[in-house]
Amino acid sequence: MDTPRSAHWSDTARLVSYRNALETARNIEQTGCSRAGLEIMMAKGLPLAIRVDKVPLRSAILIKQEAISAGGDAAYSVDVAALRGERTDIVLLTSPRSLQALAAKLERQPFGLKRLASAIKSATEGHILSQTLSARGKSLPLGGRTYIMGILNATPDSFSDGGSYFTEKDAIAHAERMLAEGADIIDIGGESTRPGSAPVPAEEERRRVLGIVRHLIANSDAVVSVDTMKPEVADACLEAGAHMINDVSGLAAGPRIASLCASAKAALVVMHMRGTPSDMMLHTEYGDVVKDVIAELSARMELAASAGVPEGSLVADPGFGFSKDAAQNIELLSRLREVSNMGYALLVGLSRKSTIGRITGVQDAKARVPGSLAAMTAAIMKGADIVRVHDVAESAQAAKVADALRY
Ligand code: HH2
Repeated sequence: MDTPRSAHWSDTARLVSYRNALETARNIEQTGCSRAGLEIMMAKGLPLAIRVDKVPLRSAILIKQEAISAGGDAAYSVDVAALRGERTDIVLLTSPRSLQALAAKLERQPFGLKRLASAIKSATEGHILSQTLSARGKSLPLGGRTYIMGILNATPDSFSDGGSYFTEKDAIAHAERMLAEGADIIDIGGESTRPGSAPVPAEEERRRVLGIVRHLIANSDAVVSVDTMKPEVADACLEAGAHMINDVSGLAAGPRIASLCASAKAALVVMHMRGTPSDMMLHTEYGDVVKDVIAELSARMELAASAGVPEGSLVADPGFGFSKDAAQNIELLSRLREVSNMGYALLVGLSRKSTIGRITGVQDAKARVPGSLAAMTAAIMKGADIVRVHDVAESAQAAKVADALRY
């Protein structure tokens, strides 16, 4: 006969809130955390709060250390800092992705933390955002490795490769080369979004991309993504079987693209940008660029979710270079963990961008590969799940090394 395990403080671990700031704050207050501590915790915007009661002080201190090192934090009573009392309630703040890293760290520690790791796992199982990105029958498990999205610009004027793949034959050959080099996703765009670029009529954009979408759906296993802001183009490409729509306007024109993705069960990338590519660089006034981007992007993610796209099919992208100057892009990259802590699958596009040119002094965008790889590696270490790149072979190799270090 099984003997019941005697009660242990870690058995009280329970998920008290997910994406509910008020409920998180209420639980933090109940631990006896200071007002200043509460404000610091809430400002982190971590979506997941796990409460554990009556934790011995030495365990609580270790939990906080490990939580911070895994990209989260832990709130507890002010008495802990003064080493008063024997036990404290704690609220562990984390994100779905950081949770795995946190559990792995706790598992290696004494003072009941190993047992807490398994209690946290069972308390959160089935309650939090899917750890798999679903794109119309394609499943991309997250947290295991980084996915490479190869850029296919079927445009005459893209900033670094405009005109190179403008005929359908050249575009398809380039897509096949990128797949052979290790791309998981091909992102097909028929309209340049470089600063100041001219808009392309929907009919022309559709003509540029549709044949390529059809060819890749019929002849490859790739996840096929279409980089468009136009519902008409998204609609035609989804009809042709595209798995993902990459909307750099972040649903600026309303939820129509999200509804189309929801009906097709396709994934949707929601990117942060202010204004349009022609005027976005007039909108670079931020208070705290990272906080502002997260707040503005969250509102658009919620719009997508309310149009019916499940959270497990949503991808967030802070939009490097879009309505952000070089200093703001650098700040965003160095604090990318805060964006990944939103809890959505995270895509970043830094490849060959002007910020890399600004940092390195390299004018020729095609010569910015080493700088792009460094930026991409940093992004992976800070939580990126998908990287949008021009140079697939080089990026796939660098991503493998970063993955080996990250996981
Ligand atoms: N960057 C560009 C285009 N689309 N989509 C997402 N999600 N994230 C990005 O950072 C992003 C994007 C700009 O790069 P590129 O496609 O090379 O150039 P152009 O817009 O001139 O075609």
